[in-house]
Amino acid sequence: MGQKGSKLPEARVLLLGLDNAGKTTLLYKLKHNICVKTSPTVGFNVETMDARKNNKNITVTMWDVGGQGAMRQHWNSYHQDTAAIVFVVDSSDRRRFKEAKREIEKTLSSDQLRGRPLIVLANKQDIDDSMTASEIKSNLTISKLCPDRDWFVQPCSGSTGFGVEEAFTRVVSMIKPSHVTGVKSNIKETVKSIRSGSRL
Ligand SMILES: Nc1nc2c(ncn2[C@@H]2O[C@H](COP(=O)(O)OP(=O)(O)OP(=O)(O)O)[C@@H](O)[C@H]2O)c(=O)[nH]1
Ligand SMILES: [Mg+2]
Repeated sequence: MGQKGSKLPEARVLLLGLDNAGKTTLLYKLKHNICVKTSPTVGFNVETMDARKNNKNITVTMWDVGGQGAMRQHWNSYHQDTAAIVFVVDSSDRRRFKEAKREIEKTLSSDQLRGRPLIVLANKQDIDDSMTASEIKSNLTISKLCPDRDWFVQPCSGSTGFGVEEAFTRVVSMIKPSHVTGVKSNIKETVKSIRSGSRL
């Protein structure tokens, strides 16, 4: 669990994805190992997690931003100081896959996210006939999408917990030490600056 007022170095992780992809479900499965009943996120949720990186304790701050159409225009307000991008895909929703791919492409074009690793979570693997992680990898043409950054596609299910811890371990391992900030930021201050930048 994150420590209140902790002075640990911090890595910010941005959790993005279309509405209904399962971001909030995954966040609380990871944080409390519970299945919360969610409603579409308006704005964001933020949670901190403790982790070990290079034999040091760090705080990982996870920003889960709403994925509905109206929310997406604000995603770029959250890019600053991000150490890793986690993009959640609903693997059971083949119909909206192209839309998800377009949003990934748009996100990766941000200057503020240059060189940041991309971890795609192929969520909802518990649903029959979901796209597999390798199907998603190949449909995204991910090595073409990510010529200058590390990437990984992790199968998971926010409902059952399958792959969720592995996803977190992978994210922490892929963060570059140079993107871990010296001291944990003040979440209230960060929210204020995001709000002033995007008029949320
Ligand atoms: N079967 C299944 N359902 C899931 C899984 N993860 C999430 N869901 C369901 O998908 C729906 C949307 O989940 P959310 O976590 O609210 O999705 P979100 O990405 O946060 O959506 P926005 O906040 O609108 O961007 C909910 O009904 C969840 O219970 C999963 O792994 N498997
Ligand atoms: Mg949500």
